[in-house]
Amino acid sequence: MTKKTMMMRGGWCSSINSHLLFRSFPTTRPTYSSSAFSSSCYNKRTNYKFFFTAITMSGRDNENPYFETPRSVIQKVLAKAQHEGEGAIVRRSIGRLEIGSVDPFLMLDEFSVSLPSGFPDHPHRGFETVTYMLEGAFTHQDFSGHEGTIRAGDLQWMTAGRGIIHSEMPAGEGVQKGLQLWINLSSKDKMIEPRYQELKSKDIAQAEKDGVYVRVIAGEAFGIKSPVYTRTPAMYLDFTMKPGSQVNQSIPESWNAFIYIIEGDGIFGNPASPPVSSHHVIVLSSGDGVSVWNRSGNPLRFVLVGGQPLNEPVVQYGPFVMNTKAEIEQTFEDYHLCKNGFEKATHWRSRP
Ligand code: FJE
Ligand code: FE
Repeated sequence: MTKKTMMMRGGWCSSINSHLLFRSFPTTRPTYSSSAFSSSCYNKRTNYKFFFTAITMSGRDNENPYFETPRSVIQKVLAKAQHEGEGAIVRRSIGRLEIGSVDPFLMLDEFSVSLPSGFPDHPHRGFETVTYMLEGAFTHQDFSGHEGTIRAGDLQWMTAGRGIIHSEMPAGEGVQKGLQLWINLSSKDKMIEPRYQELKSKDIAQAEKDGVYVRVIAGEAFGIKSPVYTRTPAMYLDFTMKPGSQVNQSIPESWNAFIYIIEGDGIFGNPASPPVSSHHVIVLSSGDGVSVWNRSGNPLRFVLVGGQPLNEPVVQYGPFVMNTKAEIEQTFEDYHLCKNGFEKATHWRSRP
């Protein structure tokens, strides 16, 4: 199956940068530890007072009293605006050339789109797309008749599995903004039936403590849990911090994690590090949690995303993400011949 025959099914791939179309990612990322105390096996809740007294007494500076192995920044990159879809502008953070994927995360785009631009009919297979609206609204329609509009604060968690074809377009006049995260599925889940989990803004778990407001899109924070089922174990937290506030968020030790700053300036990981501003992505080292300080005079809003690495080979061709080149070739055939999950594509077009 050639690229030319694929394009006959639709125009989605004509606008994608060709260097991003087909690539394999390394199966593992190097892991880093920021702590000199990683050999400690104290229970951090019951023993950290003692732990810290010991450090202070030995003359060591107390860098972070909240975690045994605090995560620090290993990479910081500005997500510059680029063209995607049909006339749409996105700031790609995860998935851009300097970073690549952060297993199990393939891509994070902050999109800012107004009609007639958008993401018209295109397919997905082998991963999940998580769309979280920041401002305005987006309408989606898929080839099995599932459709709706998500508005500021709403969430659509779409498990594409074996195949979805859909359109995602601005729902109103003006600029519509949001985040779209792509989470890889493990080899055993790539061909599952598609599934949607949709939450209205008011149904997203939220909590506030000491000037820090959190919306729990996936996982748990401040003792509050999201109802979303994450097939690839993951957390996704939307924090807004008042000036002068601080937060300490635990993250499972073996997970990869990153932060994307939506608004304001924050200090991440090491309290002595310089502030990082909006539209930057920060990849975190390994560790049991991260601390963040807002020492600016304005609110700081960022998302913290973490997940259990799959440690599997990744072969991506645009919106198809599989484990081998042979599976990608099979996917082209299934898509082109409308089979193995793409049956409903035979006569489907989204309505204008
Ligand atoms: C896609 C190009 C695309 N980021 N953010 C190629 F634009 C897309 C695509 C999106 C997308 C959609 C929304 Cl609503 C938000 C996005 C890329 O649809 F899937 C491929 N393959
Ligand atoms: Fe899509």
